[in-house]
Amino acid sequence: MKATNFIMIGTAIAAIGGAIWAFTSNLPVCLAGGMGDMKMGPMPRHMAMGGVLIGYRQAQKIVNAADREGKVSGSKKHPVVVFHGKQIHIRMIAVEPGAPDQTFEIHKLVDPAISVKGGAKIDLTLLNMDYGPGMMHGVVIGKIKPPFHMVISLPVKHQLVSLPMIMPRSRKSLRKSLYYAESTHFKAPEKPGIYYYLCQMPMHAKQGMYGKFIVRR
Ligand SMILES: [Cu+2]
Repeated sequence: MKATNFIMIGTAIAAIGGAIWAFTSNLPVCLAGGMGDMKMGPMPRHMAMGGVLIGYRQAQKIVNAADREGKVSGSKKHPVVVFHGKQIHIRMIAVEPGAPDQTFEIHKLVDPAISVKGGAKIDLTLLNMDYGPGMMHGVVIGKIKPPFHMVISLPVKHQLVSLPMIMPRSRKSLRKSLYYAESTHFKAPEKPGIYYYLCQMPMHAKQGMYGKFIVRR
C-alpha cells in the first residue's frame, strides 16, 4: 500500500475516533453502570470496543497495583519490570497523568521492558487515563519490532494477545472522570524470546507507544 493511502486511512480512523469520543464524553454519569456491558456488534479491527467504565478511586487502585507488582531492574534509561512466578497480573496504564503522550506506564516508568517467565499465565489489564479525541488505546503483544508503520496490520506476527482499544476518560477533571479499563488473559510461550507490546491505534506505536516484552527461561 502506498504511504498516502496509509495516511488517509489513519486520518479517517482518527476522525471517527474523535466523533465517538465527542459523543461518549457528553454521556451523563448515570449511564456509567451499563456502558461496560454494552455490545456494539462487529466493528473494524481498529475501532475502540470493550472496556468497563470505572470511577477515579477504582482507577487509582489499578495504578497502585501497577506500582507494586513486578520488580524494577535494568538501568535508568532501560528499565525492566521483572515479573516472577507462573501466575502473574500485569497492569498497564495508557498515559498516566503527567506522562508523555502516546506511552504506557507501569511503576510510573514510561514504556519499560516487561520480563516474564516462559509458560507464565498472565492476566493483563489496561487502564486508559488519557484524555482527548482519538486517544483510544489498546495493547497487542507479538514478534513485531520497531520502527512501526502508521497502521499496524493485525494480527501481528506470533501474536500472543490482543486487548481491544478502549476509549479515553470522560472528562478533563481527573477526579470527576470515568475511565475505561479492560482485562484479558493469555499464556506466555514456553520458549524464551523477545516480543514487543504496542498500541494498535494508528500512529501510536510509531509515536513511541511500545516496549519490549521479554519471555525468559
Ligand atoms: Cu494508543
